Amino acid sequence: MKEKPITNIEDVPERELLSGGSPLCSGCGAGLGLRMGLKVMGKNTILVNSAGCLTLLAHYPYMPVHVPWIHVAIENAGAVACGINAAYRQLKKKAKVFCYIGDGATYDIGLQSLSAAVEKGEDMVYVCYNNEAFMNTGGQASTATPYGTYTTTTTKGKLRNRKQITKIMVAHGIKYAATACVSYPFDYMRKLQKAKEIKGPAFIDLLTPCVPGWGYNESQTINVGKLSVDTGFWPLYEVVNGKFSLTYKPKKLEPVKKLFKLQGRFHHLKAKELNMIQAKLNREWNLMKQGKYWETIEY
Ligand SMILES: Cc1ncc(C[n+]2csc(CCOP(=O)(O)OP(=O)(O)O)c2C)c(N)n1
Ligand code: SF4
Ligand SMILES: [Mg+2]
Repeated sequence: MKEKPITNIEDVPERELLSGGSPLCSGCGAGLGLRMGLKVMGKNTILVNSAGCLTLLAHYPYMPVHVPWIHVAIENAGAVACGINAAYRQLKKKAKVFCYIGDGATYDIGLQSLSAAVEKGEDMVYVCYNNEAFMNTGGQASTATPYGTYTTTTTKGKLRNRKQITKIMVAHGIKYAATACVSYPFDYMRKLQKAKEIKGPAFIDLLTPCVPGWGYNESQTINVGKLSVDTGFWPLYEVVNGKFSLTYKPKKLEPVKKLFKLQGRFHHLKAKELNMIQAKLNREWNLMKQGKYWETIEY
């Protein structure tokens, strides 16, 4: 049965499947994304989470997640999703697998497992909570880390562009792939509703600001995420059966230096690098507005 589309606060399910008082950092975007995610996914969900910051949520005997939760190794969330589905088929039971997995685990260490599950057409909603680094082990760069970023392994700023994971998913022939951001909650939850309705795999790359990794004040999580979208640094879009569309178009892009000013991880950047990044964002945004999704890869 199709649910009423979530477009405003009235439509958001009241159910809380994540308890408050978590040990995550105050202002953690990933925790917020999980809370909203579980609201949409509902009770008949099996949560899969690989090693990362959210590992910290469970401290025996404290269990804040009110659906079955399987915590797995960083490299195998996709394979675990396949295993759960196979077991449920045998048991003649039905539940939706909800993988909520970090960027390091998705873009890097677990990519083969995710790729295999998507290729098999496995029924799952896979959300990559993307804080743009391996945060649980001290903030090392992942391939989701953007160009120019300071991390503990790129102390002069990363010199490579981030991997375009959503395009990799689309190239698998996935029916639904999208980007989202916790600062645009209705856009995110609406996308999750669509993902949940798909029979087969659906993928969402969810930008989740991270207080210590990005170096901003904990009160600014929503602002940082909003500005990421409003500067074109994190465009919101979806690709449905291969068809690309922007789901939110700021009238005019905000300058990227406004976004970078808020985050310590960009404070080392000089005017020349800022101009270069701004020019790249402008190019990408112009292409996206024309629907030229595949042309935004830079060589
Ligand atoms: C094969 C393997 N390599 C490295 C680790 C160590 N490790 C544990 S959590 C983590 C960081 C995961 O990063 P990400 O998936 O982005 O999640 P985040 O910590 O940012 O929430 C790493 C590298 C591991 N558990 N397994
Ligand atoms: S390090 Fe970042 S992702 Fe991890 S708990 Fe803190 S704010 Fe959340
Ligand atoms: Mg991460």
